[in-house]
Amino acid sequence: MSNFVDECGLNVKAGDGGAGCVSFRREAHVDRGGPDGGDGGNGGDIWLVADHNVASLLAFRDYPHRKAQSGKHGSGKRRHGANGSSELVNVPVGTLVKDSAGSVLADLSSSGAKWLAAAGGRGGKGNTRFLSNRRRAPSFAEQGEHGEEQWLNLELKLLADVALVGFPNVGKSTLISRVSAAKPKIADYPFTTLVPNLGVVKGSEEFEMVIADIPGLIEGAADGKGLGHQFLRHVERARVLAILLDLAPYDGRDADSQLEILLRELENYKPELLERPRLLISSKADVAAQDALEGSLKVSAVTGEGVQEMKYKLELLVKEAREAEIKNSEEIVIHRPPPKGISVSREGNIFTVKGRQAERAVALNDLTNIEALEYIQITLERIGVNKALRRAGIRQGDYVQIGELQFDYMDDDEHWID
Ligand SMILES: Nc1nc2c(ncn2[C@@H]2O[C@H](COP(=O)(O)OP(=O)(O)OP(=O)(O)O)[C@@H](O)[C@H]2O)c(=O)[nH]1
Ligand SMILES: [Mg+2]
Repeated sequence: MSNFVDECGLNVKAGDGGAGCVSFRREAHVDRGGPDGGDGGNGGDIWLVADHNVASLLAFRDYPHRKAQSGKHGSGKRRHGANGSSELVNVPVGTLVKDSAGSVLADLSSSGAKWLAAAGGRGGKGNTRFLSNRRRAPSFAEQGEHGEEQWLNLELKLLADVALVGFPNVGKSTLISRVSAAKPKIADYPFTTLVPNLGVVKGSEEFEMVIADIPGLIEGAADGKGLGHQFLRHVERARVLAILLDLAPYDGRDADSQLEILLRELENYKPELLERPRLLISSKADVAAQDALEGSLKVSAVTGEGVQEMKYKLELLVKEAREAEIKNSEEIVIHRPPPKGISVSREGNIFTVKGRQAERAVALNDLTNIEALEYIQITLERIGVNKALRRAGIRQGDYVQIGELQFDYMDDDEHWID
């Protein structure tokens, strides 16, 4: 079933950081008290989490955007802004995450695995934090950082939770079209379905399962008759088998012998298939020409009789099977990409500096403020931006662009910001 790949785009936007505040204490006899501007709150992150209750990427088809909350701004009296809450986006176990260029960023292959898809922007520092012995009344504060945003491509190899197994014409395709959005061809003759169809069935709450409508099996399938091997391979990958027995078969074969032949074929192909959890379904209950087998569930895809109960019973079996797998699988993996350093790119005589720390250093609320500019200069030197620029071959008179700030570069560090 390897050609069943579910794909979709997903846009993730983490929350922005709140701005730091410029504020001074008011005191009875002092014109301007000490600084008391609080910090902005951090923006929320966006994490992708592999959840075994999600079986498809359907949820992203309708709405491919996920956003986390932004941090609140800081305010006076050293009040910090609240952090934005993070957003957990549930994706199916086995989701492969790629960037828009197609490189793999994460492989969420075990239940509970987490990947940081977009980091929230950090909140800006309030003016209180720029107090130093030289700066007694700092009159600038940091802006919050922008939260990361990117388009991702999600890819999932769909694996069936349930395989519909039965003779040709028993109503497998009709049933899958009744419980999912799959639209297979349905007709009143055997061998209508020639390739498997998958449908996603929504269960209770967030639960989803994938059902495979497989071409009909016939006696001798395990020996390869009627493309039997090919179809049995699909059955083999499913967690749960739904075995359909026709109550109004075109050849009049009774349910008992249908079951016997099907089980024998499964056993001949792989004896383990008999240990797979299974649900016996008697189909076409509305036109039954014989009694249903004891212990089987009577269903009519036409009237809907028994369909809800079938969905519910399959959900329980699938949940149980998935839980059992999780118990045997590895521990939870958390993927957090390493922070990126400083990079310099050049276009003509403009040198653009990218990097979180550098961009943060220039994101101050007031760039006309001499104190603020001095602070920027010291910080850029300290975090190695000047060194990186020199390495990139910058000369006096070239321009430097960092975030929204552009300025002339001067060799003399003292004066290189106007
Ligand atoms: N009365 C009645 N007819 C049904 C029911 N389910 C399916 N049918 C009919 O049975 C015929 C075969 O249905 P399909 O769903 O194509 O059967 P299938 O098992 O997918 O058949 P293959 O793809 O050939 O293996 C169609 O004419 C359906 O309309 C049912 O619950 N009641
Ligand atoms: Mg069919």
